Amino acid sequence: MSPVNGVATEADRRYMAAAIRLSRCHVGLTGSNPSVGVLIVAQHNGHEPKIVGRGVTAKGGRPHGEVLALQEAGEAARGATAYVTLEPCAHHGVTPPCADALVRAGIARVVVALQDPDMRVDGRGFAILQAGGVSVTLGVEAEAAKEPLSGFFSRVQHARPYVTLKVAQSADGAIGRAGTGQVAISGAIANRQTHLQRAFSDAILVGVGTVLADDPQLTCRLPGLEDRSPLRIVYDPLLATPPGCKLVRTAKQTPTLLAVSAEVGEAAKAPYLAAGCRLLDINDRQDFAGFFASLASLGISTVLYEAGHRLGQAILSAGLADRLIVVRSPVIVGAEGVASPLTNAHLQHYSLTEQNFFGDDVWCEYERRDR
Ligand code: AOF
Ligand code: ZN
Repeated sequence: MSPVNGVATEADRRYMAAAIRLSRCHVGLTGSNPSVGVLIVAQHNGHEPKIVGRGVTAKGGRPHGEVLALQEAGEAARGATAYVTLEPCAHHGVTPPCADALVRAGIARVVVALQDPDMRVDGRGFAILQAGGVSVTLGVEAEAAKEPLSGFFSRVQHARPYVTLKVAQSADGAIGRAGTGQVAISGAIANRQTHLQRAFSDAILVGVGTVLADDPQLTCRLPGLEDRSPLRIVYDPLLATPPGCKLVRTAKQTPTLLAVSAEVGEAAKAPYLAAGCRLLDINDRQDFAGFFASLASLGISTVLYEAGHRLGQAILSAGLADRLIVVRSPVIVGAEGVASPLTNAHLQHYSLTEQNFFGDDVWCEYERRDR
């Protein structure tokens, strides 16, 4: 069965681009579900086409985007075209199949960017649509649709989250100064951009070294987006996180997970559990791929790793960072600088995808080439 029948037009590409923009607004808020954008466009005898329904996967993952767009469209869905960033689902999960709902609503054509790799769907959504007489066009704006779905694809196809490693480094290659707490390296604009990245991630990860050096909060503190702080994860095999640090003290307000070696005793864990932290066992301290796999099995699709020196080197050397954000600042840290984990040797595996000038900082994004 070929799901592609009918040729995509320029208008198809524009509506799909709009559906992709819509999908972005819930990235990081839909749990283990992807954030899918849906537009329903009706064109009635010779009139200008009109958007009659809009939907994006709801916070928490349900209802799915199609259901919300169909709700808004009502009767206007009959004979209309639906633009969906991911193949409509075919399975009876928590909610009934969206492909059935589109057929029942009388949608005439469905334009899709990407096929859903979830084995319960994976072409079955197209089959339902076509059996119901709906014409399907696949692959429209497929490249652009990948970014907001990158976490979902990584978790479903590779059983691990899509990992972004972020590092802010001084002109002399430092990420901090030994023994002096937080050092301002990046400026205000880049810091706000980092908070925005936090808002779009399922989890923020740091090594325990960063907790000990900086006592960070790891929340999104952008006005209006404070409720988008994701899960905070500390990689802490020996459970060295101070019980009095900000992360532990605020664990009841912002979910906090400590990943600790399976050998750490129950008595040592008790105060953290009482403070509201969750704990995750690390079985092998050298097995970072296994660690990320266990995060994926918790439903975590995207991780923003705010890198320190040691864990950063390990994750980079294991090839586990899918994307890099490198903030290059003109600040000079000088003596006692802690070296960035990122070397030119690591950078060879990446291609520069974006470069922005934020105040005095240069914000660079890279993607791993062999992904
Ligand atoms: C859609 N539209 O908006 C989303 C879809 O657990 P359930 O029943 O919610 O199903 C989750 C699966 O549904 C998920 O793995 C993915 O394949 C698909 N997500 N599908 O038609 C949507 N979010
Ligand atoms: Zn669905």
